[in-house]
Amino acid sequence: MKTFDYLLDIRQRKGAGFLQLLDPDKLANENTGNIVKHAQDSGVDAFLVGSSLMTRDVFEKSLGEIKKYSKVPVIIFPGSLFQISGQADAILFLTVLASRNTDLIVGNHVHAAPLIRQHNLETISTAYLLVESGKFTTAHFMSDSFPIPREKPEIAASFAMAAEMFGIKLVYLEAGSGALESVPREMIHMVSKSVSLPVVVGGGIRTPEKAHELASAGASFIVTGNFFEKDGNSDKLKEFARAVHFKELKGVIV
Ligand code: 1GP
Repeated sequence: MKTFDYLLDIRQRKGAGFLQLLDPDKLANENTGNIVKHAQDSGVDAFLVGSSLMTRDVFEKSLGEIKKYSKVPVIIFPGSLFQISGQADAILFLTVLASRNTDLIVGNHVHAAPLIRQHNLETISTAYLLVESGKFTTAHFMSDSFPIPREKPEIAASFAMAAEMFGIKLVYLEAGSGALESVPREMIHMVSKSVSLPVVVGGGIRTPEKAHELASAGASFIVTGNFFEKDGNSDKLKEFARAVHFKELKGVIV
């Protein structure tokens, strides 16, 4: 089964999917196996692997470790052209639609395309939209975007509609890693009502209640990163997964 079809199936069966972002720049190889095994046993549906800024040359090695232990799809969430590898199951082929840097809209993609084809890597075309989140994150800085104002869901919805008209497969609403505030529920609601594309939401999601609220508002996939990089928090993975998989909640109050 293609990774994209797997994701659609998860959404269909569970209400929404739970994706964990693993940043190779922050992973220590000796812990990777345990992190991956614990996450998938706790209900993580797939891993996203990538970093807005890599400061160490560890992408291939780290991806290899993740892949070695993972039974669920490993999807590259590339922060740059240096994050392409044939070891993954798929890659989010990201266009930063609201960027001021044309290379990030379509430019780098021209360099990436032949390499991706050579690796026979599944591409999931994704409109990546940065949303204002109370602080200027690395993702905002590196993507050269004006973030979409929080109180303007119609702007996000219009971008999503344009993405759908271009034939893009996913919309990713990004508050940025470590965001003070996650993407507003009203924005998720409007975007998910405006297009039939699955909507991925990430950045600043630190409680199962928030994850549940955003999934119920229309997010098809919830992404967490930062929170689970902190010691002790991985005990909460199960709770997050249960909160995101709202179709499976029978009589459980979150
Ligand atoms: C992925 O940027 C997010 O979209 C991850 O954000 O690290 O804040 O969970 P956090």
